[in-house]
Amino acid sequence: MIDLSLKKNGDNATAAFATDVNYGLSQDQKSLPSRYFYDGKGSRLFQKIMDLPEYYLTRSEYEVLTENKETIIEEFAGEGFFHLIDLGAGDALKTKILLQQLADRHSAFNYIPVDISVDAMQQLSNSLHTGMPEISVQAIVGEYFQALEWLQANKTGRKVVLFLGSNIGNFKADESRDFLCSVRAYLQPGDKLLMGIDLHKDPDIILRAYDDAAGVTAAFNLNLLRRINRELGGNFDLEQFRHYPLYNPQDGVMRSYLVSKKEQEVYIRDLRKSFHFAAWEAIHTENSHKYTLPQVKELGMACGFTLQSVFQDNNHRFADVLFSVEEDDNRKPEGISDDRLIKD
Ligand code: AVI
Repeated sequence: MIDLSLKKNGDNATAAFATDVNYGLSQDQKSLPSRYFYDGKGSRLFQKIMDLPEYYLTRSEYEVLTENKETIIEEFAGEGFFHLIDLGAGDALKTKILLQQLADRHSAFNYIPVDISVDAMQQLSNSLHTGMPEISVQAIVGEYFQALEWLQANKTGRKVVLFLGSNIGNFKADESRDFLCSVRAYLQPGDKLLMGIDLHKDPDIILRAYDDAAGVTAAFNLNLLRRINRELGGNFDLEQFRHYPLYNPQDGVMRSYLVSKKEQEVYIRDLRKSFHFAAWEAIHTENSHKYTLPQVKELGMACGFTLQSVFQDNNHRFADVLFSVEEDDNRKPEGISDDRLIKD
């Protein structure tokens, strides 16, 4: 396992967290980055979310991959050796459908799962070692851009990148384009990207997925404040904040907030600073973008990808789109400089 994360140097990770919290809570419209959801407890809560009856995303994508695994593999595996890079792999529950299919057809590949959670990568390496010993696995712990930079320097040969689970939806609009263009800059003609996206649908279905009856998503959102208390010495009273999700069907963005139930001061020891909350003031904590297929095609094209295939579940809730890099597309996408991968 390769550990690129700052975790090895816990002080740096905490300092970055402190800087981001200070910045976000000092704005007129307060916000906190959603990537900080995933501490140990947050990752466990997200696992629970994926099992919720209301959270259709995981089940729908599972269906897409199960129903189309033969075609998907035919379209990306080819004949020769390739690297299968799984960005944000987590427990790889869905990827395992494809891994099993690849193993059954004796494809020559190695599997490179990438995730920010060292625990997740350890567990995944162990479970694959036991359950699918024929697959060669090299897990990477780190953020997406760090991993892309490392892969750029260390892995040559044909590549298939997986970015499943609608993880693209958690970027801001300009960040998702930057991210896709960075992935494209790393790829060569013949390489592929399989990306999971959540589609526009009945707004009530979407809203319920982020406001489940059991309150797991609320706990997941509130856990961000618990993390600030634990890691930065904050004194947030979790009882005095509530989870508030709001879906905008025009821009297709599900936004999550934490709303202060009363006027209050919160002190964060490591920042030596108090933050004032007016009654009903909100902290924006997450965006989950939903897409139309033309939007996704355009997003890919803006970075020099060609849309090769679209796979959907029977209810058309979720899609996995396969992008390819074509021969005459071997050019640097507009707006991406040579040092783009290094900056982030
Ligand atoms: C990880 N990501 C795709 C999830 C989503 O649907 O945006 C995170 C999540 N947030 C609340 N529920 C799930």
